[in-house]
Amino acid sequence: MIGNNWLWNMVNNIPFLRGFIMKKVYTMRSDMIDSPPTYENEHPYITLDANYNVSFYTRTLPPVPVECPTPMGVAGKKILPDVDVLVNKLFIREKFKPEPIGTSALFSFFAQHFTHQFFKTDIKRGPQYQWGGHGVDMTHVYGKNKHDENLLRSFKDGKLKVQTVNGEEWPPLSKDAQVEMKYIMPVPEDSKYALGHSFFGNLPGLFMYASIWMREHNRVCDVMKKEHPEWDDERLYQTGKLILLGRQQIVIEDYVQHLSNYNFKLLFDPSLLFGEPFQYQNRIALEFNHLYHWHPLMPDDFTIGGVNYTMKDFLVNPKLVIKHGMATFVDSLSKQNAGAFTVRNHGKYTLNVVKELIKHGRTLRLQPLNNYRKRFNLKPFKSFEELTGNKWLAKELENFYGDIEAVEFYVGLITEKRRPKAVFGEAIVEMGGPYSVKGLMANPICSPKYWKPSTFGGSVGFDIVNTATIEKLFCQNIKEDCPVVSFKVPG
Ligand code: MNH
Repeated sequence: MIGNNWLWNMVNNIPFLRGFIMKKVYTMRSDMIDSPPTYENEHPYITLDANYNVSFYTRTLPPVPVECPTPMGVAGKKILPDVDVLVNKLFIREKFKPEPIGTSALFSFFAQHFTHQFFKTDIKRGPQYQWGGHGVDMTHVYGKNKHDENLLRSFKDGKLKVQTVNGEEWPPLSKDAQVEMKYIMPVPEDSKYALGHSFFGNLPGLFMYASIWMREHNRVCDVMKKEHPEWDDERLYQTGKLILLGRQQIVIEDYVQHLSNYNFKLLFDPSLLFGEPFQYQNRIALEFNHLYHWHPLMPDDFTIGGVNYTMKDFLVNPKLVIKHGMATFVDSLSKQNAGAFTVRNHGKYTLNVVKELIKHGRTLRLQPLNNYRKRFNLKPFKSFEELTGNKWLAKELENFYGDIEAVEFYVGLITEKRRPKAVFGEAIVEMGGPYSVKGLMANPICSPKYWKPSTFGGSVGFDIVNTATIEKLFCQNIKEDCPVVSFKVPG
C-alpha cells in the first residue's frame, strides 16, 4: 500500500478506527463464501449432498459439466497438456529462488502444520473426500478422534503424555502412545513419535511445532490447576484445548500479517462480529486446499545450529529437533530463508505432490483460473502476459493452453505475477483471504456464547488467549534465553 505512514499510524493506534476497519475486513471477506455450502464435486448444480455429506470437500464453483466441448468448458484445446511435460517446464527447481520479502522457514512449517488440521484428503476414497472436521479444531495437536486423544493423554492434571530427553520435554514414542502414524519412507522404531497428526513425523519442522503445542498445553494445565485446584483431569484437559485453540487463533494474526504485509495492523477480535449477520459454520473447499499447496516455500537445505542438512537428511528425521534442542532449532528456522512461491521452484521431493494435485484438478474438473477471478470480484486476465508479467512464461503458457480462458487453476495461481511487497500474487490473496477469514471467524469459540472468560477457565485463561504471540508461544516453553522466533529472516 501507499507510504502514508502517518495515516497508518493513526488508524493502527486508534482502537475505534482499527476495530471499524477490521470489522469491514471480516464481513466483506466472509461474505464471499457461501454459507451454508452450495456445491460439491460430483454435480454442476446445487444438491443436498453439498450440505449434508460432510465427507466431501465443498466447492466454490461447481465442476465443468462433462458435456462441455473442452475440459475447461468452451475455451482452449481438447486435450490438456501432459502433466510430466508441464511440471518439467514450469515447476522443477534448478536453482533455489529465495522468497523476496525475506520469509523464514519457520513460516513455511507454520503454514504446513496449521493447515494440515483441516486439509485432510481421504485419498483412498478419492480426491473429493476428506477425513477432517472442516475447520480449526486442533486435531493436529490432540488427535483425529476420541480414541487417539485418549492414547495421547496422560489422564493426570489434564496433561498430555511426554518424555524427557536432554532435559527437555518431547512427545512420547509411538510404543508409548499407539496412534497410527504415516511415513513417506521407512523409519527406525526409535524415531517414531506419537503426534496428533499422522503426517507430522515426516519433517522436523512439523515435529517442532507439535512439541511446542504439547508443552504449551501442559503449561496451560499447570496454570489452570493453580486457578482451580478443585478441577479434575477432564476439566483441565478440555479447558486446555479451548485455550490452545484461542491462542492459535491469535498467533494467526502474526502469520496473516506477515503473509499479507499490509500496513494496516490486523486484529483478532471476535466481538467485532457480534450483532452482525454471520453464520458460525464452515466447510473446507477443494479450491482452498489446492491454492494452499505452497511447496515452493520449502528450501532444499537447512542450517541448524551451524550444521548443514539437505532435505533428504530432514525427511522422516524428527530426532534432529531433539538433538539440537528446541531453542537452537527455532532460532535456526527463523534465520533460514523460505523459497519463493513462483515457477520453477519446486524442490525434488515435492514434484510428485504437484503432479498429483494437477491430476486431481482435472479429475474433479476444476474451472479455469479466470472463472475464479470473476467469482472473487477480480478482473479476468486478458492475455498471458497480463497474467505472468513475463514474456518467456507467457509464451510457454500460450503453447500449453492456447487461450487465457483455459489456464488451469493451480497452474494459473503459480504463474501469476507476484504482488509488489507480498509473498503471493493477487488471486491467492483475494481467494485465500475470504476462505481464511471465514474459517477462523466461523469457529465456535468466536461465537457470543463461547467468546467470554468462563469458557477459558476465567480471566487468567482468557488473558493467556488474548496476549498470544508466536514468540511467546516458544519462549514460554523454552527454559533457556529466548531465541529468535520470526516469520521474517532478521536483518
Ligand atoms: Mn505438503 C500434501 C509432502 C511441505 C501443503 N505434502 C502433501 C502430500 C505430501 C506432501 C507427500 C500428499 C498427501 C499426504 O501424503 O498427506 N509437503 C510435503 C513435503 C514437504 C511439504 C515433503 C516439505 C518438504 N506442504 C508443504 C508446505 C505446505 C504444504 C510447506 C504449505 C502449506 N501439502 C500441503 C497441502 C497438502 C499437502 C495443503 C494437501 C493435504 C491434503 O489434502 O491432505
